[in-house]
Amino acid sequence: MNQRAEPGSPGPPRGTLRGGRAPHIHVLPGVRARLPPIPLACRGFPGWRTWNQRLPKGANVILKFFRRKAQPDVQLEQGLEKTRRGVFSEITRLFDRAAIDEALYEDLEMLLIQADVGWDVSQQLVAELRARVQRDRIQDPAAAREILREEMISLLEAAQRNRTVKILQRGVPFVIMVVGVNGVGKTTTIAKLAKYHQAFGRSVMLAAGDTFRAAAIDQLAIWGERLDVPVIAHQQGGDPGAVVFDAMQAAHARNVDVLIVDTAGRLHTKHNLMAELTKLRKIMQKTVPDAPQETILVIDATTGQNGLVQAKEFSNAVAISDIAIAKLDGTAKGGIAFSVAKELGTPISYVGTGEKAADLAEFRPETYVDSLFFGEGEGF
Ligand SMILES: Nc1nc2c(ncn2[C@@H]2O[C@H](COP(=O)(O)OP(=O)(O)OP(=O)(O)O)[C@@H](O)[C@H]2O)c(=O)[nH]1
Ligand SMILES: [Mg+2]
Repeated sequence: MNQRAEPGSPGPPRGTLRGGRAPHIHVLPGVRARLPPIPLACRGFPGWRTWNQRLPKGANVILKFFRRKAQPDVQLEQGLEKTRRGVFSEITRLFDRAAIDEALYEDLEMLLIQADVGWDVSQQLVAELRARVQRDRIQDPAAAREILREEMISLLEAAQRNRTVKILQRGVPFVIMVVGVNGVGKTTTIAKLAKYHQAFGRSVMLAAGDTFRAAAIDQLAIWGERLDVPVIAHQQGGDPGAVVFDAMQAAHARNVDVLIVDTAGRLHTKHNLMAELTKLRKIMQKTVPDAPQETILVIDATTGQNGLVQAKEFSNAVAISDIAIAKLDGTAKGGIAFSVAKELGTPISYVGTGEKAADLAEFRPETYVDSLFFGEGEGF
């Protein structure tokens, strides 16, 4: 066993797991809960309220309809800037018209497809909007825009309801297996997840289960050094099962709270890859019967609908519990979240908003949709 890095600090002693509560992970009772800090932006923008009050009377009415629902997430807003400034600002402007007409629906559908919402899901959203406008006899385009936002939120929430309950138990490593096609951002997402769990006071260990390329092992080792997290790795070409076995043993022996396992993402050996992932699960379960407690599929936002097709193949072969959408910052196609939610039905838990370990945002439907429509300081 070749350990690339030693732990910077010993994990918490058995039975005294520190840490808080990620929205989708339940910590067993008796564990001290620590909530993440509230971003500065949540504390309000008095200046913007004054600006709002100075607006002409009519504009104020529209702003009253179309305001933020959720607390802002500055990081997510920055990540979604390209999408917001592009297609979604056009969608917002689309509703700045005198009356709701057929052109509104047609243009909306086209813009949603441009944002990578996908053809089917765009049609569904427009059809739902049209039905509700008719049923509730809505005349005001601003009110219709509000309905669109509600429909978008509920589409995302439908997938969030498929979330399984995950328990972080004292003295038992919480194993996260990260899977996805090559190049989507798995290893970078692993580094982000390590930092995310560290912020909750949890001790983290990484396992270099992608033995296909030497560079993949080195990349994980570098992240381990940067984050002061031990990395369990073998030589290139070694058996990923042996790496995972060693990592499970080490995590248990050292009372590690969270073990994150990197995996290979080759598609040209698809059958073998899927068989390998199944084998890794079985090896994990020898030490922890319900491992991996979280299996995260990483999707590259920049590949759009192609990424979705690959993701479907993965989720047909492996039981995926969560989705992380990486590289949202590099694209104007933030609409991918809607087609992912609709087509896969798997809850989206994280979005990657950059290449640094801190560039990870938790996914919450309301916050996400608000970030598509409002930038920093807007929508209050
Ligand atoms: N802008 C941006 N780049 C990212 C993000 N996540 C990953 N990347 C970059 O995408 C490239 C691929 O990321 P990796 O983490 O190596 O992807 P991988 O899935 O592990 O790749 P393989 O190991 O080859 O299968 C790297 O250059 C990362 O820096 C993100 O959220 N935003
Ligand atoms: Mg990798």
